[in-house]
Amino acid sequence: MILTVTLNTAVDLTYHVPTLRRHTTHRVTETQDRPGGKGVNVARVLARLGHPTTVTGFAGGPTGAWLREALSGEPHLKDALVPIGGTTRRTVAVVDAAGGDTTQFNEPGPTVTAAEWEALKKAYASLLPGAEAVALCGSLPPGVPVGAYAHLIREARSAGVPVLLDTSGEPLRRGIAARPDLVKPNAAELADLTGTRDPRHAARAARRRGARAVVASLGAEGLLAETPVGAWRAAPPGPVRGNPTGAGDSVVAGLLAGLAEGADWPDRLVRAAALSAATVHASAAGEYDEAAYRDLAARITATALPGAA
Ligand code: TA6
Repeated sequence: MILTVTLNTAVDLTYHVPTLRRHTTHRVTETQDRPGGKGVNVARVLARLGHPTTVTGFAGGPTGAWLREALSGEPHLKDALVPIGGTTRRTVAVVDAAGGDTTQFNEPGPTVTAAEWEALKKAYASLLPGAEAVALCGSLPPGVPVGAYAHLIREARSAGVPVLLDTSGEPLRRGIAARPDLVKPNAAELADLTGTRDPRHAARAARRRGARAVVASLGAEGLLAETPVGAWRAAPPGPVRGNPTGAGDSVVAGLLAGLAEGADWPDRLVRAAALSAATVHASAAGEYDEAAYRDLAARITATALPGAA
């Protein structure tokens, strides 16, 4: 199975409005609630692709109970979430039909106690031996040490399990120093980490800091991969409009699915780019449009980039 870790799970609420404006009461035309948090989205996509996936992280309170109930209906997905005394957060994505863009509001999440963090580490250690890969995704809730991902990466490495990290800021900085197999920053996270805006230079700098491979998600420009065996770019054939919430999580799911199936790097990137664009096509957070995925996977190609690995 593939293991995903979401320390800051969420209930993702999507509001669709005709036009988003400040100082205005909006009439919401459609709402959607979905289990969320980055690793939960990754797991939902992997499970829909048919990959047995286990979800761990924290869940608590009525929103945590709702999230667990919603996940229980997903085939191929196993809930190994650790209960906490606090209440799982909500996030709100407002999709503006006129502007064609999305505005996201993320709560900080519940405070996690030292005992709850210890329980998570214990659960993680018991799940690792059965995992073919692990993904550590999203922000850290208050109370979880900033070096949490670095700790979980070291554990995965000593268990011989490939580990992917998708986070930002100081947890990313410290996580990279623990030498994960792969990191998946977006352009802003990569620039913030390395101090350089050129994505290729920045990806190489991230590798020098400890990441074995880097896949950067560059919005409309698609994906850039810098790996020990080469560098590639893969992008959708044209502009993709819709709700981008969870598009980065689908990149992670595509990369993990490719890894689990023994695909080479160009094939992994094609799957990841196609899943990401198909996620923008789907209106609810963290879901992808199946037909768009199949169509895009047949049309996207990964282009090798010159230069030594
Ligand atoms: O990538 C989208 C998303 O996964 C949403 O589902 C939402 O829960 C959020 O990101 C969480 O991100 P954060 O960085 O706050 O942990």
